[in-house]
Amino acid sequence: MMSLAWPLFRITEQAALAAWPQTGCGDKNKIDGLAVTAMREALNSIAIRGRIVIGEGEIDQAPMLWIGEEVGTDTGPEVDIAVDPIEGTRMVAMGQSNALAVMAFAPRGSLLHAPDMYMKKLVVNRFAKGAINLALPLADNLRNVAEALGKPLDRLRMVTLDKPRLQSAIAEATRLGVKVFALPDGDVAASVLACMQENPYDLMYTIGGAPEGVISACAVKALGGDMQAELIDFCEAKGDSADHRLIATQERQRCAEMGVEINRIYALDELVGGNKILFSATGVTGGDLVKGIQQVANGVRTQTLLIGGADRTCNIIDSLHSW
Ligand code: VTB
Ligand code: MG
Ligand code: MG
Repeated sequence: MMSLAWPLFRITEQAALAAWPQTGCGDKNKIDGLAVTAMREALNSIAIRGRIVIGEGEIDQAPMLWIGEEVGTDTGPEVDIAVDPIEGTRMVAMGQSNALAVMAFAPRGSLLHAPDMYMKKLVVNRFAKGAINLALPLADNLRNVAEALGKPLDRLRMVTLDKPRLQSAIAEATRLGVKVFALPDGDVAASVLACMQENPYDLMYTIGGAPEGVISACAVKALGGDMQAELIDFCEAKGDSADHRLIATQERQRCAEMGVEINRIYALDELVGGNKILFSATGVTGGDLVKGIQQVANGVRTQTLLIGGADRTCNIIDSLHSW
């Protein structure tokens, strides 16, 4: 697995580079398409027997690397791949910060299979490992994490997303004195930041995408943090309506096919088995985790965060690319 670190990092770089020139174009599908094409081409040139196990969308929804797609040159190790070609297509389309091209490799069979649906996620760094329990109310988790970190609630920093479905959680945390950082989008970056050494947040709590959850879990595991997650009914995340109930029914069907359960709490080891994980995220637009792509004389500069679980490495790689 470790020898795949370099090829993996090159793949997220290529995807970010392909999408970046269209920053601000207003069309998120176009951005996704560029990144997907670059990723697929790069993936198919490396010596792996790869399978996309977590991604966005199913086979009938282009553009994407679809769940179940086989990639690589069909030689070498069997690798399961979790991918979000652009985590934050809307952010790139709108010229907003924090968008990443992100991918994780893990040995065959070690990543949770889940459809692209909503997932409740709670992430803490290694100092609060064991202090989280999604079966308890958020307030209890906040108290327990604060206690584990040895700080009062009013110094606890929670990062989340500024979405309607999270307003009650934001209000509750605020009522307890917790400092809440509600980002417009991007809970992968938020999850990783919560686990970093100089972490700007003590915990990450959201209801966001399940693919993003499993991708984040790879980084969380490798960084020694802790995470729990729960797949959520569409109506619970987006409100009850006839249309939403139809989507919810289809999602339940997909869950049954994939052997996962809604409203079951998954521990970190169930999201990602073992620690032979490689995680790579290249910045597209600038954020707190990695810098976005920057124009320099005669080319561009990228920044990538590359994390290895087996050898516990964490590299931030700056690259210069000429046009
Ligand atoms: C979630 C979150 C992502 O988009 O998938 C979110 O996990 C989608 O939220 O990090 P909505 O359906 O409410 O738009 C991101 O924020 C960015 O891809
Ligand atoms: Mg995403
Ligand atoms: Mg995406």
